[in-house]
Amino acid sequence: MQKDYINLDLGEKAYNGNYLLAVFHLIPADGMDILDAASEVAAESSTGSNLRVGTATPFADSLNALIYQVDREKNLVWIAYPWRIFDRVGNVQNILTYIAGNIFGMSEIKAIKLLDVWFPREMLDQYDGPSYTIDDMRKYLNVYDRPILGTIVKPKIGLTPSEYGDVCYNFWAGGGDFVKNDEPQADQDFCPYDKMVEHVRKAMDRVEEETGKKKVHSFNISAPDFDTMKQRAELIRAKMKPGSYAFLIDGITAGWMALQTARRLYPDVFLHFHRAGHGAMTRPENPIGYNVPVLSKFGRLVGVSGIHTGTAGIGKMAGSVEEDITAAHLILEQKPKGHFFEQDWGEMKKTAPIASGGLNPTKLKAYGDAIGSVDFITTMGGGVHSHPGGTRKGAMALIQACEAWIKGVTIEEYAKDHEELAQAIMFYGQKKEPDSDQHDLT
Ligand code: CAP
Ligand code: MG
Repeated sequence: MQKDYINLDLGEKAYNGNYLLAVFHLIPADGMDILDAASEVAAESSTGSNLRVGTATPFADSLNALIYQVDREKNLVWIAYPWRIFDRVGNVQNILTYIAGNIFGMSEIKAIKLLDVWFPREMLDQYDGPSYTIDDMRKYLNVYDRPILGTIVKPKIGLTPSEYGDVCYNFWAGGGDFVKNDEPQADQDFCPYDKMVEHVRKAMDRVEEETGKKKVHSFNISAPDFDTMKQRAELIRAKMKPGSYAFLIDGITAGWMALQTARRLYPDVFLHFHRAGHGAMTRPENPIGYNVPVLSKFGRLVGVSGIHTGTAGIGKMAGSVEEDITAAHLILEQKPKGHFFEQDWGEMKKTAPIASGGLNPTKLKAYGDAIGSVDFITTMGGGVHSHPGGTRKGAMALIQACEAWIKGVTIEEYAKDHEELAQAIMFYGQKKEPDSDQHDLT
């Protein structure tokens, strides 16, 4: 047992502003005591290794992470990390390398999951936090008191630039606010990046001309290297109007450095964190990793404007209803009610939840009621482009479902004089599995 990493008398000093606090669910390897295994985790995730080294100094020892609380019943361990050990230029990647790094591979543990983190106000000042928020997007769109209604262009990949632009036009013409690239959209030969951007701009100009309503498109700027990411961002800035575009980054596969680079280079742009790949860490049944609230909190610390937080069991993706709802509150509110920790975000701006994945217009109310807020973006791909009347009517059905929700009317009632919504209720009410013949590729 590495006793230098245990201080069960730390008590309230854990909140003295010097420590990032973390709580883990931890199951020790067979035959090990939880405190013993946890002390190995605290060592490995701060100053130590598996053996006490002769090179240690009193100052280095003062930077040890400290286990300050254990709940043997629930297999929970609380660890205080002196935040001086972190890179002092507001580097989230560095924090995660400590507290979500080697420890996932340690043989002393059978299960370890980071369930919550707490950032002292003194530490928050070092991190960017959001700059351009959903409030700025609302102002640009002139959309208030309801969610921002979006779609993902589908098929996920494979459209030509003009076909891509047509899908954008039809969704926006149907009343939708926001269109995003899907997470794998990049610079494919059949849809060259610059041409895709041009067709988005053409579609946007056309629909704004016709409707007088502003629209937003979220472009995936994830790339093989930072220079290419910046080239894509600069191309978009050259071709699109300020406020009419967001930058989407596949934050798990492109990484925290990509997110922080984009946040620091482009504080005037909505930064959209798509989290493809997060399931390997966050799924509730995964014994090793971190959960959706933790991922979402680090998204806010980095300063993303919006992050996908799941659909609270209403959409197609697996996940914990409670975690998805908690995550939405933790990133929207300044002093969200207690998760494991009572996080006070101080002046740090909010990050918007993005609800996406298997949603369709008939599911909007259920999600909104689940988080008890209208302050989110929703993107519905399959659930709009599969509407029997096509994309435009799918968008109209989504707008109508939102109108019904905000008016406090059931969609069934509202559908009596809104045909597109009636069609959606009929169609999505019956849809359980994708039609097998749709996938008959022979
Ligand atoms: C949704 C989506 C998003 C998921 C990601 C998809 O499409 O485009 O990537 O929302 O999941 O590819 O599944 P559909 P999450 O609307 O057609 O499902 O938001 O949970 O990270
Ligand atoms: Mg997608």
